[in-house]
Amino acid sequence: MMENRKLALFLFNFLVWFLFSLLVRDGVVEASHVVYEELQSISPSIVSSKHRTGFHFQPQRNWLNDPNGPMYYNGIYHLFYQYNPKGAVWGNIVWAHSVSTDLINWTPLEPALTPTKPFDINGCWSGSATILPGNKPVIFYTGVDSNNIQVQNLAFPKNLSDPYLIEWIKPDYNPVIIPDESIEPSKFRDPTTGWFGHDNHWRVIIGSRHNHRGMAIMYRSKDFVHWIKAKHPLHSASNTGMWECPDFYPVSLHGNTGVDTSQYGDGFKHVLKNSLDVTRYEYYTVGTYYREKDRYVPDMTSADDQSGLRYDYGNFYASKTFYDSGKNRRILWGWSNETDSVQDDVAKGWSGIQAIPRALWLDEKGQQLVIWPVEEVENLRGKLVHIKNKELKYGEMFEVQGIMSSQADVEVSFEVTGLEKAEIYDPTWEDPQVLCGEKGASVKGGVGPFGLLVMASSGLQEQTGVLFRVFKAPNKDVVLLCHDATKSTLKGGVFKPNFAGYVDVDIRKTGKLSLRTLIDGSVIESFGAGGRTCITSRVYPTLAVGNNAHLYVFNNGQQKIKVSHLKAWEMVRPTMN
Ligand code: DQQ
Repeated sequence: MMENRKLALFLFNFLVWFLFSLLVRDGVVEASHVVYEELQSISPSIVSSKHRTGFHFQPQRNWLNDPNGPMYYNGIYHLFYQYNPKGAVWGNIVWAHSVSTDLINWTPLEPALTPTKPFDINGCWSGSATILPGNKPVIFYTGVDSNNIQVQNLAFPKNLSDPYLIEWIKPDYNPVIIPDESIEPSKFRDPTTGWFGHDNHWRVIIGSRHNHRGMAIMYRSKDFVHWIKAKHPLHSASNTGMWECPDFYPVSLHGNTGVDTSQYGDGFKHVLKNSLDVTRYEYYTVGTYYREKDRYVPDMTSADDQSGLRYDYGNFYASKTFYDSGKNRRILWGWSNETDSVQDDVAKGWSGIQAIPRALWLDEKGQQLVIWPVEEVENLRGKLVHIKNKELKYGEMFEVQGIMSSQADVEVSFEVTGLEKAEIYDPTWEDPQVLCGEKGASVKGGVGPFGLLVMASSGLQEQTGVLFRVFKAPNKDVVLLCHDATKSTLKGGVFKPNFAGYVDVDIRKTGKLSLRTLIDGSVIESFGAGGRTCITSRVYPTLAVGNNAHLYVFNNGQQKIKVSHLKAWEMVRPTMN
């Protein structure tokens, strides 16, 4: 009887899979609000472990998107996130909730916010946490109300003496902010953490757009409950479309310690980040916040459009930072979406992960951020392979053996033995991603491509290249870091973008390039030059899975490369929800 039921369920799932087998993602990292009504409530009978991650944040099953309201409160890290409790596609959105003492081992709790009131009945969307005076946390989130209008609501812990803050109360006086007539009701969401101003007023910004101009609308409040819209947005930019999940915070001019969101003064700059719904990538600027005027002005070196700086040049979206007062650092969480097909997700029974939490700070030139996995990740390092002083001539490669490289942390230091052979940089290659598309791992070069081939099958039919390439421009050298996913899987219907970013390093002076790559089931996260350029990719190999995944170091450039050091650790699995 039981077997028959299982068979029926299997056939039903297969039918769903088949019916939707034509719905392949459309060539970009998919928008979060694509609605697959029919699939929203199909809870998986089996959760496939094939491409699941071992040490990344994932719930047991179903859909996950944006990280919400991350905070450190009384010794506990909280992570809330957009979650569909009923299926593996976006829909039925609640705030799921997990807690941790080390950002690595996570315990799931009951969802903190679910759509129950007229002011959020159509969804509890993204938002942030703020810790108010008296050590009282509050959540500020977007509710989609009974008229499908995006409004802003507050929620408070029911019992402050509960160390996990399991239950949250949504006061009946919500919503506390509604869109006025100048704001499009469906373009008004994702309030930031509040900061406290010189005039004893709290401020938050909310993402929006007016025609094609993206903007961060500002509100002020004395008590965090009654809010008044400021006369002008904190910042806006033409032709950038809807700004989702804005984030605004100070960074120290010196050193890598983080500061509270309300800090202000000579020793700080500010960062404004927006997730652009149009491109599905996010961009940040470094600039000055004039608090008397409530204006933010990006520095000349920081473009505030699609040509701007990115935390991550890959699959990383809807991110949010928080100040970790336990270790005085600012931590970044970001969502990495699947790039297999919707029917794959339904069949897998899950979709979406959070990238490894990363600490961030301003680099010494003050023009960009440096981003690095939190130190706690290193506690998961198990078996180690250490390779020293290996030369790689044109076309040579070697395998890193002895660990399961499908779940690994790899650190490499490459010595570039000369730049004479570097290819000439063509100024039309403004977009590194286009360049990486043209010049992937197998396209021979002068200085590079060299780097890693990860999640590779033994015959190299499947492989993802993580590579550097150095070019000569009139007065500088240009360093490219690239993820070449074109050969990442033999499976059809998978979106396999090449992702890339330029790396701001003085290669002529140092002669060295460092790379750290975290590999985990279906995610590859790379940090070039100590975290100056980061790239996240999702890959779905069919052969290079588990113990059958191989790791190689290669050089396809004419210039000889030396691997001064390579350390690769197999990673231990933490407790994950
Ligand atoms: N996801 C949320 C929105 C946000 C978008 C809905 C970004 O609040 O704008 O799930 O991915």
